[in-house]
Amino acid sequence: MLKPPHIPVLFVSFPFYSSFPKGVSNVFVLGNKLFTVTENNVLRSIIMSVLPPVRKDRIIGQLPKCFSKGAALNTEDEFHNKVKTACQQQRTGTVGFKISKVIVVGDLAVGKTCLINRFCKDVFDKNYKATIGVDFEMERFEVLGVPFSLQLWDTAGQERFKCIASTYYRGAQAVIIVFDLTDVASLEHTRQWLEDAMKENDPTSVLLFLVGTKKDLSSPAQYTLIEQDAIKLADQMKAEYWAVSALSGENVREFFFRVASLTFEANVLAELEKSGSRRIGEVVQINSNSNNLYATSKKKQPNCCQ
Ligand SMILES: Nc1nc2c(ncn2[C@@H]2O[C@H](COP(=O)(O)OP(=O)(O)O)[C@@H](O)[C@H]2O)c(=O)[nH]1
Ligand SMILES: [Mg+2]
Repeated sequence: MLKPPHIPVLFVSFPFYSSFPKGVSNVFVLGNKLFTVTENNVLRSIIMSVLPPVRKDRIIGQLPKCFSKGAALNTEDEFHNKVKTACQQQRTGTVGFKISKVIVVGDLAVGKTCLINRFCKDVFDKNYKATIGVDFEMERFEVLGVPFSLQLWDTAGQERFKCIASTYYRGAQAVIIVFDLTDVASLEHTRQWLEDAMKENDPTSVLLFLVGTKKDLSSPAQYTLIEQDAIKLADQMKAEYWAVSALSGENVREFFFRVASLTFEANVLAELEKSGSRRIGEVVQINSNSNNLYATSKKKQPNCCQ
């Protein structure tokens, strides 16, 4: 059974609903009330007042570095300038309320559940039990001052039968394909996992990560050998390569911070592109003396987005 996220707010976005009054882009449910919102900052303050604050160790102020420049989604040292400016000017639209779906796939027992548990709960359980029932963890971050959430989906043991439900894959913004650094076959199988995940997603908008686990178990010689193949493969897949250990915790936090940062950046860039036609910050006024019921007034926009 899939569990719903433990969030008291259901947030719905209607960016393409043409008959919706201009400016009313968001509808959400809080308790048993339905709200329509015309101003994203209003929505943000309402949501922030019901959610607990983001943990201090989930605050991201700078773009985390890639693991290997040989297979990175981005080799920049900093967040995109447009993204930094949008965050400073609080022009990130709905990104601050979004929950991005991240799925984790790979062979049985490569270490998917341990990887998620190390990051989310800071624990490592060496007694292996195939995942049953528990499906996702919510992780809240603050990136450049903007709240941002990841929903990390773990398989519920379906990988044992190689028949993961299509709903598991659908709507992912990032796909983490995991293999075991001590098991070459698990690296070879990552191509198939990628193919399966991409059947349900748009390859142009999904961020891919290829992650080798159990780094603590591989000798330096064995590691060097498999890393060469993994980097080559990641490059072909257009994925970013990482090597981690859930047992020691090596690179686990760095990796998830990177996932959060790149997913956040992609969301803000997409939002800025969208806001060309639907400007962020438009406020709807109900004008009762006019035939035109929904007249919009614009907040003063900075020159850069005229
Ligand atoms: N030494 C070591 N063992 C690991 C690591 N990650 C997972 N394992 C072990 O690998 C087995 C499978 O891990 P699990 O996360 O349940 O695999 P999953 O089926 O992919 O979710 C368990 O016995 C874990 O203790 C790691 O980083 N280092
Ligand atoms: Mg598992």
